Amino acid sequence: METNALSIGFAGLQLENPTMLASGVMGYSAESFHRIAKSGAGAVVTKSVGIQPRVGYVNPTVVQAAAGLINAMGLPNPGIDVFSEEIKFSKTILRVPLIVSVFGYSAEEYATVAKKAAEAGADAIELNVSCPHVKQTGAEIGQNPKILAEVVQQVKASINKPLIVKLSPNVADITVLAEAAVKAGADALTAVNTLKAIAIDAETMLPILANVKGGLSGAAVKPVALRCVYDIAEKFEVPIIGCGGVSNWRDAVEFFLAGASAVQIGTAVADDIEVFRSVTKGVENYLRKKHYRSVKEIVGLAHRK
Ligand code: RRO
Repeated sequence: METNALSIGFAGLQLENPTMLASGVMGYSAESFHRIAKSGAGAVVTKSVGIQPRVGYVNPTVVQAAAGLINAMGLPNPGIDVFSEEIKFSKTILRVPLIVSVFGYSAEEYATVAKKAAEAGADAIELNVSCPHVKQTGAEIGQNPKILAEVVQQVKASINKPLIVKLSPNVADITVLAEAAVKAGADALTAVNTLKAIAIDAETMLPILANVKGGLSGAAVKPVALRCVYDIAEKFEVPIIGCGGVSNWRDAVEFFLAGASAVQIGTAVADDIEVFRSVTKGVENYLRKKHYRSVKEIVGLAHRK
């Protein structure tokens, strides 16, 4: 087998292996991105950053579910001006692509933050249009194809870096939003952000999270995320990054077969920071056993049925 069986290039990005740190995990520091890269991640996605600093919601912000976590952090972030310094420093120590996740309350705000992140050295921008807490016209930006297209267009016009759009699973037909993003200029799509959820305490008889509702991640969401990737791959040629419940090589392989070119890992990092290495090793063994020379060869193979 070639030594580069795991390397993959898409949307102007070149990864040594098809695993990435998902946005929202390990915060904002260059040291933590470096630690993740040392654990074998092929790329790192930052927590979402906006134009102004935000403290986020009060605790409790995370609650354990049967097979995952429900969070409502509320976009805590230092703001792009402070974070730009961290991006610059990260670029001096990080040897894998740094993808900066960006959010905003308007297309202009998204474009401003994305431009600053790109100028600071981000290798790509991931647009978080699917955060359950950023609302326009009463819904997430990523639930309205017209607003989504506007945001993607403005950001695309303001940067010269690959543009990834992270989609919400909280929609009736994700391919409608995927189409809007691709037509507006997205170079790749991440599928998906967290599933809207709630946890209620039988003793206090009240919702547990301070924000009442949050987003479910982890093993519980994997079948939904896989279906989203499958649906998008069925209709469009765009590169897809699978996200939702990956914790071992078999999960990752399932996402490749559904049509993803890479996977993001988030919730599983909390249990085992070395998860990137074990997933990569397992995928490599799988490819060898099945006589494939590269991950690229198995992307989308489940669509033969
Ligand atoms: O910060 C959050 O509460 C949060 C964000 Br920005 C997001 O995109 N997804 C999520 O589950 N939580």
